[in-house]
Order: sequence, then structure tokens, then C-alpha cells
Amino acid sequence: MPQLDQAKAIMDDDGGVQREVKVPDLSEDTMRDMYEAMVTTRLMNERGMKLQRQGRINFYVGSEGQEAAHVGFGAAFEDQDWYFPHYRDPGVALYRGASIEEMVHQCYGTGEDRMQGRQMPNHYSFEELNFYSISSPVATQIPHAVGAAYAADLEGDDVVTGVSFGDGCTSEGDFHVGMNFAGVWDTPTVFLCENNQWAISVPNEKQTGSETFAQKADAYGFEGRRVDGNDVLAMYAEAKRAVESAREGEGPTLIEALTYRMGPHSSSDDPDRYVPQEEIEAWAGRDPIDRFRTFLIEQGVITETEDEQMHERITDEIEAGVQSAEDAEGPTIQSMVEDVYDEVPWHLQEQADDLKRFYEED
Ligand SMILES: Cc1ncc(C[n+]2csc(CCOP(=O)(O)OP(=O)(O)O)c2C)c(N)n1
Ligand SMILES: [Mg+2]
Repeated sequence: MPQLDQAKAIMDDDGGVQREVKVPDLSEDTMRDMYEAMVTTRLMNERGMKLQRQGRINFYVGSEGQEAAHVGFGAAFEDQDWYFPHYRDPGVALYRGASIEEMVHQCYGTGEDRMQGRQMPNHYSFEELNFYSISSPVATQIPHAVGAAYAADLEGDDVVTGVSFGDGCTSEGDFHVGMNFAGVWDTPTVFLCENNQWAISVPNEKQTGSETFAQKADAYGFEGRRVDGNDVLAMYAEAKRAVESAREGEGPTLIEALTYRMGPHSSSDDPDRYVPQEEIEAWAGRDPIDRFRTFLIEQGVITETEDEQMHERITDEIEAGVQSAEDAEGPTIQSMVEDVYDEVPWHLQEQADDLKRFYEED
């Protein structure tokens, strides 16, 4: 993997510390929280894919292999900062304190889902955590993040915005519009391009003629940096530096995380038809969770027993969420016409009432 020679790393592939770099100054509690968000993302991913295969939910987008890239990045922001996520980044919501139970309800689209089943599974939104709604049309979150940063700056608010997206998103107009605006107006925005080597079945060498995704920042007048995206500590260190610089008024940064999509694009994809076996094997030894676990155990931050207990506790919490979602009622017919207008307009109410009569719902 020659690309990785140019990327910054703190941990080696086995979770040991590389001597020449400085480990970021993180408390043991923060490192445990980061690890827990990564493990929860992985365990939810495994359960979510099975639920989809069993026909209990209709779709799932996994994050396997990318937990360090987004959790390390997301952990570098403060509570007042806003995060505009890519669909592969539920770990940032978990790190910010999202409830597993609520996330499972979202995947089922129950009546207790705050979006009332209107969004695709995995497309979470947590306003109270400053975690913006995940959108399916790729790259749309980029201008949103830049606009929010520009507005915060105008208001004099101490807010930096973070936005993540895939390598494929860099071919969208929204990426260039957002990057250009951020460069011209020096908005306090930190961009994360998760280069997971694929955009569904399109390999990244067909995505760009540039040598790296990081270098695209040069064209917009700010810095682009390449990081080992499977090294959560390196991701955190680079993101922290960029967030602090944005907060001090020094403008945006683009971080390219070199990582790997270790699973299918989504539950609707069959990567066996296009991903070479050698590539899967080459990345298998660089699992970001294994690397961080080894590091934490070697540094005495967690023990093997605590790690097992953490896995059991999270697995039980996911199971309780599944039970709760399967016991819950679905959204009401009335919910179909709510939440857009302050008061439901008569013509929508009439249609909802017709439908209720059809289904004999009160
Ligand atoms: C505007 C738009 N065009 C096309 C799609 C279909 N689509 C969904 S995911 C995807 C690939 C995105 O690849 P990348 O940005 O690398 O993100 P990754 O899935 O690898 O995380 C595409 C083309 C879409 N969702 N939105
Ligand atoms: Mg990709």
C-alpha cells in the first residue's frame, strides 16, 4: 500500500507506538470513550446487516473499517461545534452521546423514531448533539457545513463546523462549491474526505486525476493533509490541530483519511463482483479497532476482561434496542402530514383523513 507511506500515523499496524511521533495528550477516559464509540459502531453494523438479511429492517449502510477515521476526527470538536456527517459516520453521534435505543428505532422507522420513518435507515439526526441530519444525496452536507460556519462567524459565535464525505463525493459540484466558498471566506470549517478506496464499485483511481485528494485543497487556497485513517490517534491529532486553527480564525483545512471499506457499500451491494481478494487481504491486518485495542491494552488503559465486558454490555444494549423497536407501534397516518407546516393545511388533512378512514384508524 504505497499511499500509506505518505500518510501520518502514530500507531503501527499492530497497535504499537511509532517512536518518532508524539501521542496526543488525551485522558484515559476520553480514549475509552473513543474506543467505545468505535466498538459500538462495529457491533451495530454487524447486528444491522443481520437484521436486514432477516427482513426485519429494509436497508443498512455499514462503517466497518472506517470507525477510526470518523471517530478520531469527530472527537476533536467541542460540544458547541456542529457536525455534518456522511452516512458512514454514526460513530460521531455515538461519541457525542446518542442513544443506541433511539438509533435502533430510527433503523426500524417506528413511531418513536424522531423522523417518523421518513428517512432511510442509518440516516440519523440529533439536533441536541449538534449532529446534523444525514442526507443520502452525496456531498450535499458540504455546502451546509460551510454555510453554517460562515453564519456562525458572522454572528460571532464560537463554532467550528466539521464535515465528512467519501472520495466519490469529491466529484460532485457541491464539494467544489463548498471548498471554494470556504477558501474565499476563510470559514471555520474542517473537511474530512474518507478515502475508503471505493465509491460503490468505482475505484478511486477512476474518481480523480489528482495524485491525492488532500492536494485538492491547494486549488482553494488552504491546507490539505493526508492521514492514516485507520489510526484513531493520528486522526485525532490532525483534526485537533485543524479545529484549533479554524477556531483561531485561521480558516479551513481538508484532511484526507486513507482508509478501507471493509464491507459492502451497503446491504444492497455485492462487492464480491468487483473487489479483488488480494486487496481485502492486504487491508485485513490494519483493522482500526484491533490496532486501538492493542494500544489501549499495552498502555494499561483497559484490560482484556474490561474489553470483553464492554462488548457484552454494548451487545445487550443493542439487543434491548431491537426488542424495544420490535415492540413499538409504527408511525401514525397523521404523522405523514405533520412537521412541514406549522399548522397542517386543509388539503393535506383531508387526504390524511381519507387514508385513516381507509385503514379505519382513529
Ligand atoms: C447526488 C447523488 N448521486 C448519486 C448517488 C448514489 N450514490 C450513493 S453512495 C454513492 C457513492 C459515494 O461514494 P463515496 O463518496 O466514496 O462514499 P462511500 O460510500 O465510499 O463512503 C453514490 C454514487 C447519491 N446517493 N447521491
Ligand atoms: Mg468511498
